[in-house]
Amino acid sequence: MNTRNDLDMSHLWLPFTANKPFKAQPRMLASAKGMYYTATDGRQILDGTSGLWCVNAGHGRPEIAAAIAEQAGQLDYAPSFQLSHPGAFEAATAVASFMPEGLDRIFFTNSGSESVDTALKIALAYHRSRGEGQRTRLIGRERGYHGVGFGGISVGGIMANRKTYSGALLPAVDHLPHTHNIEHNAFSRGQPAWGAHLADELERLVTLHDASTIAAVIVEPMAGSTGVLIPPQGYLQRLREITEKHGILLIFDEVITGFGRLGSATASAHFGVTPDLIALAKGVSNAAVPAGAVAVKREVHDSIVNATASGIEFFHGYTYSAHPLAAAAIVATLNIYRRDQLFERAARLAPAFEQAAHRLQGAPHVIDVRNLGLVAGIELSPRAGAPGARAAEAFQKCFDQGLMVRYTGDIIAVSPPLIIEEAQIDELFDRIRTVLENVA
Ligand code: PXG
Ligand code: PLP
Repeated sequence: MNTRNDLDMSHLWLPFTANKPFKAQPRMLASAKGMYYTATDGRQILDGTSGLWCVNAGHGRPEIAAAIAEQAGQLDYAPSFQLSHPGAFEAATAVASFMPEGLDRIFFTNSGSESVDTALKIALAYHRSRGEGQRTRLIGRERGYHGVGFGGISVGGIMANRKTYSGALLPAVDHLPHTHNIEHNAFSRGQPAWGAHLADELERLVTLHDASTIAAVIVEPMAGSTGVLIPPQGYLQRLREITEKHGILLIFDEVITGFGRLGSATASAHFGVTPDLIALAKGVSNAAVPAGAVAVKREVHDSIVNATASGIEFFHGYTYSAHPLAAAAIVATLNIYRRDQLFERAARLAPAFEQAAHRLQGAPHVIDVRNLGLVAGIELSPRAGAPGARAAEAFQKCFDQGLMVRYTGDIIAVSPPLIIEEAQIDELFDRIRTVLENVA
């Protein structure tokens, strides 16, 4: 294999990466198939994270590659404004078929960040279309990750992603408290029992700002990026009740939870809580082509579209909305999910996954294990004076030993492709234990 030691690494600026150490000691992937990556040095690496939470059907699906290739040969690109192509409509119909009842109007984007900003703009446009244009305030949540657009970082709650831009964030934003609490909920299996009352903080914000100024609340039903924060029992139901009572739209950011991660098509279906808008990306195309979407409740869509007598109804869109290659990848991906019943498979594997994850209780440094569907978060005690260093070392050691995990702060996140076998689940958590036994 060509390890390309001659690569010029000076030009590429890597995203969300410590560039200098990376270039000194690169972690490079050459190919992928099923549950495994192959590194440029030829090592097999078990994919414990579905890439970045996105390759839900596993790597190298020939049906998806063939659909993309065929589409590229037939129609490489069609303008997305004032023109379209049949694949765009097929993809929208396919996405809608996986969404909760009523959320069947689909707007395409190219990423989760774009889906979030699109959803926020739809919320503002909806209220304006109903003569409530004064509803402009957006409510996010501490520790929320909603991508990297200015809208997304404004409603997001990760300090490092916000501080550099703090003078340029959206003005009318407030945040709910996050729900993570180790004192009450450490080593919970599935949804923790404590914390539903934290949703009542929304009533406090309504009292502070008045409901007539609030457009939408956006949350990740399960927060992934920020370290796997599982919603307390009853919390999302409570958020839905309060938003409904006050005419506030509820947006679920399902960029990670969409398409099977929790053992259902959506977290909305999993929790039995239906929002007004759902932001999607990642698994929608199995990451084979960049793609995202927003699923919109029909009455929200209709209100905006019917408010304009003639001409463009919603001044928003991307050059690559429903790009033909993305549309082809989406249709092929969703066919695989349905044909192979991958969400049901994830639900079936979830108990074994939970057992295996929680066997890490008692392993060195582990102060919490939490899980839902095919997601687990393993929180380590931080090294004195060096927060994040312990998980960073564990991540590198895992990679060196042929296992890909994610880490944020001192939390290791595991979220394998839904095709994982039970033996691979055991292997995955056993390897993490071995690594933790060798981390200072
Ligand atoms: N919303 C949520 C809930 C996400 O998880 C985005 C929006 C943004 O999507 P794009 O496609 O613009 O990146 C995300 C993305 C990690 C990790 O390891 C998570 C994401 C991206 C990269 C890494 O936790 N989530
Ligand atoms: N910047 C310029 C100068 C453009 O012309 C466009 C699109 O036409 C954009 C940004 C937005 O690009 P996209 O539609 O790919 O998001």
